[in-house]
Amino acid sequence: MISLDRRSLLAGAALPLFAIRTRPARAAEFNLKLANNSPATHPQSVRQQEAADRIKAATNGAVEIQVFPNNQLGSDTDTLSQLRSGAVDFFTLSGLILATLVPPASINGVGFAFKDYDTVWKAMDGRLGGYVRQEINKRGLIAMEKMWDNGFRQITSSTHPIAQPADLKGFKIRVPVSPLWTSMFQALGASPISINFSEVYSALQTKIAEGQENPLTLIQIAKLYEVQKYCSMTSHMWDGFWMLANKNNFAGLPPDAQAIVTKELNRSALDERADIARLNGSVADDLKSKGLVFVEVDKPAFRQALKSAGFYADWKKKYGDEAWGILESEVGTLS
Ligand code: X2X
Repeated sequence: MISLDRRSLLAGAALPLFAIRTRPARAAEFNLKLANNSPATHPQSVRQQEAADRIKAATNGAVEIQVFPNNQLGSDTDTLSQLRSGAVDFFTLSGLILATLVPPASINGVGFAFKDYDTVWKAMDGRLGGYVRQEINKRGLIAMEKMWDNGFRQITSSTHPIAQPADLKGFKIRVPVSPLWTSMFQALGASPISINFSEVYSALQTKIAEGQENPLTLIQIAKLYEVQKYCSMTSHMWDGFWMLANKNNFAGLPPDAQAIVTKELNRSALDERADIARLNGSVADDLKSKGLVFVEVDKPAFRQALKSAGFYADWKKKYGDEAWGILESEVGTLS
């Protein structure tokens, strides 16, 4: 864009000024960066690019958002720092990882809290999401209203099938960098290792970790089935991405541009949720055909193991009565 402009400016040097002014290809007034951790083919990346295209069109080219998928700008931990400093303008991040900065943001990840997607979206588009966004707002970031889906998380392994909590004993499982994840897998008797997603494939390949847990769509799109053998449908937590913005950078946009950006990002979040819902219908069969072996699990036993280890009581104390009360009002009694 910039070099094109330069060339056309040079070529147009002899033209009267009005001819230059009416050139259609002018540089955007606001060049913004949006980062995520998912492969470029993941619906998250695809729908973010669509939002960027619509935003450019609706602002007549004034706001240009460049999408950087797949942790191109750094790991999640690095990109969160860049978002805070303003070097990155937008970033979709798991609430659980964001909790390293905004502790209440991990609350949707409490083990076995959500029974299905209806409960998830009612809570995250409702009181629970509203509470978390308010907490995010207190820390120099803005969270857009509509969360993006990652999914219900399932455990994969390269060494042995995980069917009962006892199978997790000493299991070297990669978890994202987040206290809730570590605490949960410790409570289940495993040996969790915190690793950013950008390093997961190689950590599994080199057996630094035996297993990991992620939604099926991500296991498929990031090709984790190439380095994993078994998949256990534990659905032990639901996880999604907040669309975060650096507050100062966002405030630097004119109000009408802010409204367009907000509207289009929220619209793409809903499109992405629908994409994941569609993919969920076929992804298990596809993974089976690629050689992943699905394992029957005793789901209630995992929940009971968390309860017996004092997991719910601990986290209730950490989040406090207000937050825990909102969670339970959405999902029912947990502890
Ligand atoms: O790091 C992960 O496993 C991922 C991609 O699911 C999250 O962003 C939490």
